Amino acid sequence: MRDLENKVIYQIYPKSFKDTTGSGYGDINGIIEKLDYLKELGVDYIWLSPCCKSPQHDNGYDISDYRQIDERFGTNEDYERLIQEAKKRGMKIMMDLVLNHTSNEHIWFQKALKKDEKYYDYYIWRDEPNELTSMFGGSAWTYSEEVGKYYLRLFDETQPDLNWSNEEVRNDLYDMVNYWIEKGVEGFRLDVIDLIGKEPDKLIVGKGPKFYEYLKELNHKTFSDKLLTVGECWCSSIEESYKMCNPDGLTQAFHFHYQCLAHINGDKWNRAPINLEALCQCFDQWENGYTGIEAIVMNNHDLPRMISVWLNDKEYRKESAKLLITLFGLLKGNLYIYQGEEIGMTNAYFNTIDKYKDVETFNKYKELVEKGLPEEEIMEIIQKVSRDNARIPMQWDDSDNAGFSTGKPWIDVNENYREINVKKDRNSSDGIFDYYKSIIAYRKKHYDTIETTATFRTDGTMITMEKEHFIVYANFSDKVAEIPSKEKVLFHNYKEIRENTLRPYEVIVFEK
Ligand code: TEU
Repeated sequence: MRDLENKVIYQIYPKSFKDTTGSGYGDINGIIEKLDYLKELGVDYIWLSPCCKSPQHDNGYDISDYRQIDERFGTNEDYERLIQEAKKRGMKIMMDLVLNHTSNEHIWFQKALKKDEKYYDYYIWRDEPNELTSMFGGSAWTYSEEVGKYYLRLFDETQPDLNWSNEEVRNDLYDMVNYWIEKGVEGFRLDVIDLIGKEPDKLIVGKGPKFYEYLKELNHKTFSDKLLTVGECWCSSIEESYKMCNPDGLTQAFHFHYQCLAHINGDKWNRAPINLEALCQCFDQWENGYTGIEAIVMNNHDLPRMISVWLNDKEYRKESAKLLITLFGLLKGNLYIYQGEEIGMTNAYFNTIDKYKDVETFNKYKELVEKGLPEEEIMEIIQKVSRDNARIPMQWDDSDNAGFSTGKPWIDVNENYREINVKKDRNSSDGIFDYYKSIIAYRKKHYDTIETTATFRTDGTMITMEKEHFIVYANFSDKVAEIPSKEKVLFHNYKEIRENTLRPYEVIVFEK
């Protein structure tokens, strides 16, 4: 499995990456157009959020045909061409597998609704709902008039959960995974994979008793330990990661402990300011305490932008983006980059609810309105947390719609696109893209220096990360701090260096 370490994986949200037809949706040909851009950055794997056929109630995480590319994004031939074109450039395609649930428009569910002998049991039915709640708010059970029972759906009501205890369900899913492996897919991101072993009657949802057994079977019948696989599991511990990530399971799993530091009592809608002490502890736990391959992630399509959550995305935007990639980019494991991060894209900052598109955001909005919170307060929360913050179109240039589309984008572009875009960043002498490139190049060349144990310290506003060969000073505040200086500077985010001084949001890496 070690040959699957020290990789750079770039996540694309296809709907918002690049539109070549004017439909307002990004498409696969748009991704092909940008492959050289990704190659230049130093990307090894391109993870695409789901592009299979879907009514898009949850932006493709509600799949109605696992073997068909959604026509909004192109055709199966386009997808295969993407695989080949990426391969030509030495990059691999990682597919997003949504195995926990399907869309209610999937033929299996349609047949289940007709009480088909075989397919009824592909889903989970009960006469009465229990207390289980949906991740998107409200009960996890929806009543079907047709069937006269409730079905389980841990997400939206259009996403019925599959019944993994049915062997036929599992085998159908494995066949589908093998179908894509045959087409040349070389990696998988497994959506909410820890939910497949659920036991709804016992109110067990995550990492249920059969989870590890199912994972092993999936591994043995499909990707084995040859392809790069990453499981999406919220807040998994180190022990759980070992259980999941091994030659019989996955290469690695997301854990999101860094992001969860911003949540109060595990509630993502209730935000805490950054606590560098806790961040250092978390770095230390994973960097020194986990011997598997950590998945290093700052951003994805479900999270507000880390630069906007923790740093200064206004006056010190460039410095902040570089600070984050210096710290996270010098950790061992595999580095995940989410589209737009490499040019310092920020939260969307939409201030009216009609601009948002995400089902989870709407549910929350409704809930807060019912609670009687003033509109202004509600919008403040939504602005900070909504998943749409990361889902707005990629900002390519300063032309209309940020060069994303010639039509009307499915979701508005960020107003700041004339300032923040790929073209401008790449034309400037202190661009974020180039900085990312140099961190990635360093990782690839000097991974031995990254693999050494690390010490993390903080005084409350600054973090120091020390490894055998280098030391990083990162200022998370707008206060000036004093630091010892050394001669050889590996990375820094200000134009010139000032001896013994760390300015606002400055980061500097000295060779020891
Ligand atoms: O997300 C799983 C998940 O539990 C959360 O990340 C979720 O997005 C939400 O923030 C909970 O508050 C995965 C996908 O990444 C997400 O986009 C899908 O909506 C979800 O599964 C369902 O497939």
